[in-house]
Amino acid sequence: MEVKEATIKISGMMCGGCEETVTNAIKSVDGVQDVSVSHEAGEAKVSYDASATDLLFINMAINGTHYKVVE
Ligand SMILES: [Cu+2]
Repeated sequence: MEVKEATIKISGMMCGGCEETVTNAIKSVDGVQDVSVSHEAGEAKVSYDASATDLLFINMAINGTHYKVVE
């Protein structure tokens, strides 16, 4: 296991409900260890096992919601 941390900027979140949607989307990715989403900061802090997943998959899961990763 190779745990990495990333902060991902996300546009469009307005409230706690948005945070929950994004949190659930990120948690659905295999290999994600921990997630903390803030709509005020407009970002997600994610810990993930880099031997099991990749940021690309996490970004894809976020982009599958109404909210979008800011590149
Ligand atoms: Cu909301």
